[in-house]
Amino acid sequence: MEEENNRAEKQIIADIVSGQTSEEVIQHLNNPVTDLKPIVKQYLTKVKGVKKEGNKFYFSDGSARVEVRVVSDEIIRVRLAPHGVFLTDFSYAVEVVDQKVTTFRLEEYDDYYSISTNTITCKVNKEDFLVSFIDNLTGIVMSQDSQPMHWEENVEFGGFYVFGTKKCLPEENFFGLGDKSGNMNLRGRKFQNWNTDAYSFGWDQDPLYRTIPFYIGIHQAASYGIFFDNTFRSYFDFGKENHDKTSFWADGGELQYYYIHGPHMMDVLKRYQTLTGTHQLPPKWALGFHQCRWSYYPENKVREIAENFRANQIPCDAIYLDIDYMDGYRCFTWNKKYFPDPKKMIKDLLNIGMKTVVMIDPGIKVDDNYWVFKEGKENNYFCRRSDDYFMEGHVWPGRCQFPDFTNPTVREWWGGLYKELVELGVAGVWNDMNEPAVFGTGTFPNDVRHDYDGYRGSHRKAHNVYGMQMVRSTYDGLKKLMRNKRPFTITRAGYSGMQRYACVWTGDNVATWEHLKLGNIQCQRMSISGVPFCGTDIGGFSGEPDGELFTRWIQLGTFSPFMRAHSAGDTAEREPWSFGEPFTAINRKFIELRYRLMPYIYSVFWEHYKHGFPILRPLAMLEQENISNHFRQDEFTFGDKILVC
Ligand code: NBV
Repeated sequence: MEEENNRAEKQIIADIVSGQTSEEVIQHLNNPVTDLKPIVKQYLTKVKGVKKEGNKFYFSDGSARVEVRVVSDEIIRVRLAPHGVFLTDFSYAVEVVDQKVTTFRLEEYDDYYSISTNTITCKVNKEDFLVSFIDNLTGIVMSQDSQPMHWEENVEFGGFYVFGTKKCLPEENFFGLGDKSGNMNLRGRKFQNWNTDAYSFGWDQDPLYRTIPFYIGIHQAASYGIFFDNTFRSYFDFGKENHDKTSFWADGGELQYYYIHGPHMMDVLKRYQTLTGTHQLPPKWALGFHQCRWSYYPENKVREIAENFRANQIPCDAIYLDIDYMDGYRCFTWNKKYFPDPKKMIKDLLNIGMKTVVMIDPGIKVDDNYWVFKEGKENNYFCRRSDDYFMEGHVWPGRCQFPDFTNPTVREWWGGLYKELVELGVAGVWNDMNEPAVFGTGTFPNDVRHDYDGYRGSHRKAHNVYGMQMVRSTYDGLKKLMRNKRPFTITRAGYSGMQRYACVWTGDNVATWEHLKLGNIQCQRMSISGVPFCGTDIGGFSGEPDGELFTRWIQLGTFSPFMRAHSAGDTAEREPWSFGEPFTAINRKFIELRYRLMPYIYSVFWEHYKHGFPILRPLAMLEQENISNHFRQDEFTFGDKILVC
């Protein structure tokens, strides 16, 4: 027995050395040694053979298999099947994997195999299965395994924890990952992806609302990207636990990643967008100034705000209705006391140039007299737990059930529910709370089942795509209902590829100078992570800005792709004129500047849509060869012609 205990202890210590997270280690050390399940990480061993099938190459070490797929001249995908059988090839992020390839070939050398395109070479070492990617032109090894791909069986849920570990070079810096707070350069930090309602989030708080498992690495003045397309809870470590290793891993799914070549950061991003898509051209009004609050009601208040914009001669294109326009927070209904005639109100607002955008949440009140609930119940559209109970949780309306947006039939149904809102003249829809957020527990339990477009999965697999699939159904529904008009949608949660369906705001920020700084970095980071149409709650959602902070935020917002002022309900009035002079005049001047720039902004957006250029460009992206730029984050360009400091 004692000998066994010693063995168990040795095993843990070995795993600590091989990069296990400190929390896991503490958890195991706190358990009596006899309770320990052996933690066995398995690594690929020697390459025993290779097989070619079209643009796919299969390498095997006897039991595990690795697929290397030539996607384009500059993109190669790698997948690992620990027991030799690959999972079904399905992705919510990437609709079409294969692109145009000029030519590629497989060669065998004494120590390695190489698969090369005109631009890059992927080497697979025979002896240790290490994979590396090389720039054909310069010979620079852009990315290189530090350990062979590895995995650990997940005894509780089945499948595997999957791990990829690359070398982190001394001079290497990292960017991307989408919705992260804190400094833009990711070097020396560790992150987690699990979509989270992060009210009043702070500097360096992680995880936040969205998952974008894509980063850009840069060294020797050349960039490459890694897109780890895995929807489970995932992790990235950029030289934190081990200064010479960059690792990414997930609690399930497949170790599947795309190596995306540069050599310029802009090339990497544009190629990432060829995989995950760009943002459609929004309606022009969506690029104007928007006014929001939780919530403007009743109708008279909404009209008063809209009219005040005109009286103050401050341009504004849209006004938002937050949850209080609904009847008891039931989605797709109206509170008739506050809004007796929404059609007339929306029309009158339109007559003075104001579009109406409304909020829709995923939680549907359990109420047999409520048509949306009844339809969802009768058709079996709501999510269920492992033992077939409905997934129920409290959100704004009280006890709720939640549509399974990973089911195409449910998405189709949900999209159609917007019919009445569209007929009333609503111009845009704002999907909130779609992490999904649930009071008390935070989100759904892991055992909730999802259709996952026919490929089935628990919430462990579907959590990070739930919000994206919700806004996808909103976008597709609006597109059909609005016929020739471009839909305007905004989402809080999302996964890589969400940009095909919606724009985003950074969530519940705070009215502080630190948040103004943070918001600037967040929008730049979203922009270089493939989500170009992004903005912050101008003024800060919670807390009270003073006139100067609010005005500075309007000024930053003028150069944010999405420009919307928003605030929580318990704050003082927060319109561009609320702080008196000189602030009103400065706010007006900057909002006017936004409109003067409209043709330029619209063109910049078109370039994004057509070619995948980001709208905000950090200095690191503009002059990547200047290393000091890798640490600058206050300045950026808005399109390619305006430098904002
Ligand atoms: O619907 C109310 C708010 C909304 O105003 C905000 O923008 C969202 O991020 N919503 C969150 C729910 C309540 C947050 C405390």
